[in-house]
Amino acid sequence: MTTQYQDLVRKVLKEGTKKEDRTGVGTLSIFGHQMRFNLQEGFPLLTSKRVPFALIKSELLWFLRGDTNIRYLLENNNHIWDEWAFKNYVESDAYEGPDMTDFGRRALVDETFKVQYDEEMTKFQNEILTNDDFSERFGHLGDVYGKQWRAWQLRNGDTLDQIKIVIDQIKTNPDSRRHIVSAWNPEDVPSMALPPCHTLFQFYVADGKLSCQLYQRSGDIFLGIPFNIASYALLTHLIARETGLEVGEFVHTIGDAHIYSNHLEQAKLLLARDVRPLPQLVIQSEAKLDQIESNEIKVENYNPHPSIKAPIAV
Ligand code: THF
Repeated sequence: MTTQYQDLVRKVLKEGTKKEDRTGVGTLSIFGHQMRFNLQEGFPLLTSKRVPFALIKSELLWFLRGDTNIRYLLENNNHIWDEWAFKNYVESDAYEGPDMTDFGRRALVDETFKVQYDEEMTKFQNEILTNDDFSERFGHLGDVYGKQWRAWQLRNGDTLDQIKIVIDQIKTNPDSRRHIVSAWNPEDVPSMALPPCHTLFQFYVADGKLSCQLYQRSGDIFLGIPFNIASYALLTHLIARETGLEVGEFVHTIGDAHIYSNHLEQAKLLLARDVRPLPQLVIQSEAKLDQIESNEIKVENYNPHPSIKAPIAV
């Protein structure tokens, strides 16, 4: 039974350096950390708190469709990217409501503001879902993961489908050391709502098994990392299924690994809990990778401790 996530949380609480960050919240941080998950031992969905797997699935399927508009996420009741699209909207000329500057922080400390913010956010979500023009204009997050994975823009005007190339290469040339997908496109970084945190990943084939290593430049240990581990484990299963291989390991390498200063109590609560047996992943679908539906992917025997609420830093 793996305790690697707990070990990372414990290490950052003990050894982390106090560091300010883009969001103004403040963090405890270390640099350079690696975890390894043997996917044969079960599906690495955290058991020391409930992690909403449905959100992880719809986010990954959204990436794999090459979609960058949050409308698909909203249609699947997934709100983990709302704040970033909302930020673009309230900073644009089209927005005429009350001042939303620094909404992420203010919504936590100012009750009156929180009511206004919730109202504006609900209006925003409804517009994205029902108004095509509005959704085209404000639903996009810029050239984030979906775009870079499936349609990397070339100088000559064509686009490159990195996922398709990597699948073809794994099938025809499994020993290659170039099974790489990069989401980090320096030309596009300035125009992105949030430059990619999971920057680059590589696949590796040995003994009929497919492994995957992710280099993540920045990791929000309490909220983001549990999502990222499960998401890349699921991706490895999906690519293995597509290429006729068994699953091997998911290796997770993180640059700036941090716990936000308003997640410290939650992190300690999590450490006081035991870890439980891992669930299993079941994929029941005949469809190709980017046509699979959310309800065709399930985890079974998932019996986690209860979820722990924590505010997201925007
Ligand atoms: N920004 C920050 N500060 N942390 C991140 O992890 C992060 N992401 C994505 C983009 N920016 C980021 C968004 N991913 C949750 C989880 C992952 C997210 C965003 C939010 C979250 O709040 N999870 C809750 C449940 C939420 C719900 O039920 O709606 C949880 O308890 O897990 C890293 O990719």
